[in-house]
Amino acid sequence: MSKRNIVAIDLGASSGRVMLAHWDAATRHLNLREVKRFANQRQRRAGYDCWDVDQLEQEIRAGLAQLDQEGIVPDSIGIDTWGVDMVLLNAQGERVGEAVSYRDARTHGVMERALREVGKSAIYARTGIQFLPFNTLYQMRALHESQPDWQADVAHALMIPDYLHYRLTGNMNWEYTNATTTQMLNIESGEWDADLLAWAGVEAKWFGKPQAPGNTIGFWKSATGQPIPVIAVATHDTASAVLATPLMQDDSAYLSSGTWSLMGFESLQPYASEAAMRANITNEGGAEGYRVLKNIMGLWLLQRICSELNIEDLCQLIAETTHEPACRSLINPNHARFINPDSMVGEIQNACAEQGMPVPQSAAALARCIFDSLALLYREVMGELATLRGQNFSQLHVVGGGCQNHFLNQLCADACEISVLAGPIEASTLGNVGCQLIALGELTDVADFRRCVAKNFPLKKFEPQTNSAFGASQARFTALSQPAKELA
Ligand code: ADP
Ligand code: LRH
Repeated sequence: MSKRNIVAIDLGASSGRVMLAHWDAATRHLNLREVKRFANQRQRRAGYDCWDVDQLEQEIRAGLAQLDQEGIVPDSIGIDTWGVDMVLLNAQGERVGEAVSYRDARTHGVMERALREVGKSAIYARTGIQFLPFNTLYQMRALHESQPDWQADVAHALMIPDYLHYRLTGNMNWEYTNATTTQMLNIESGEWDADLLAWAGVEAKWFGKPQAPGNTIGFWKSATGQPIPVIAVATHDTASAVLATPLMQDDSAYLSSGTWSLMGFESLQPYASEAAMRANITNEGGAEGYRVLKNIMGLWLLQRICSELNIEDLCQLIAETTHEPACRSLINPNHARFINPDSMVGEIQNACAEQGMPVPQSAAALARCIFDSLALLYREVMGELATLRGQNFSQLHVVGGGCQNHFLNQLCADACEISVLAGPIEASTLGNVGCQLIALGELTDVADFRRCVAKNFPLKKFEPQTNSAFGASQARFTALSQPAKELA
């Protein structure tokens, strides 16, 4: 029976953390300690909206150095991050160009062209992946067209976590769960789709064979000279979050709630029919099977209004929204206009004005508009998912930073008319840890890990209230959800 120290580095679009997990096999006790937390801020560079991957790497190295100074020798390290974004390297392994963010405008209009030139059904049949205008497929085509000077030097293309793993070990790996988010992986073969790469104008030799999570990529050498194994976890943060969601019944759905809200269910088979395509349902790769889900714009809307209005006390703002009238002003959170507007406050106000809704003025009114609209979209997406699988869900697990928002959890339960189980908060980090514990032979599989999550991280339950305003507001909301204007 062993004790293990596992380092899980989880980078979300809003913040990153270096976490230390301690595992005691004898008691099956698992706990997490935050070593370092830092903001992940996008920056304008060379005219593009970019990630500061050098700063992220520095923060990771600082967290690892801190553990080293404390005399802690981790058994292994793993990194997960948000999906779809890549770093390009030259033949010497040096970075080419910037790590352009998926919110950058370079992809404007590219997906529409792909739909015309390759065909929507053809892309979906090949990949089973939802149409998001910023998928890597469209980013690569934009690179080909607008950054030929960068493209000329490229020898390798790595997803962000694969890049950070490479920086720690010197070895390159292409982890499968995150690779599926590119919309460039063939769903039948699990390999890069040669025709889609050709359409994007990128070279197949930039990419290695996608690897299922769990392999040791190489070793990170601490200042004291210890070689620490670096394990390719389920490097897509959402794949890690789902891995740590204590789903005990196959009629449970999950909602990973952070910058994005990812709602879905697990399945050993993909759902890639015409009906799934029409609902823009994705089949991302999981640690086991598929993550059948849909992207919902999520708490990004709230993050943006808080930063524009200089709101620092989020809990106070949430408390104030509870006094606002329910469902007064509604927006369609998945409208493409909210991906990266110059002003989120202005964009929400304009959307309300255009629909003849009262225009929210205060921060609390804006936040209430976001919460009610998200809850109604959760209801709509849950209906689409249930229809697709031909069975209703009996409960919804909400995980991630957003599950601390008890008011939104209650609205979600009310709108979806379902029991909500909230927790764990650090689901992506925990899934990262779980993958490492499985790779180290401490746990047998995902189900074994989920039993351990359920034992160590208590959940909070929210039961639906029958007298909510959502039933009466559904029609008004549906009228806003015009597919032509949505993400897809
Ligand atoms: P990501 O990993 O996508 O960056 P997180 O999982 O860290 O996102 O979740 C961030 C979100 O969690 C924030 O946008 C915020 O809305 C929510 N959140 C964080 N702390 C709290 C809190 N104490 N109460 C309510 N919501 C919170
Ligand atoms: C959530 C997430 C999501 C992706 C988006 C780019 O952090 O990874 O699953 O679609 O970021």
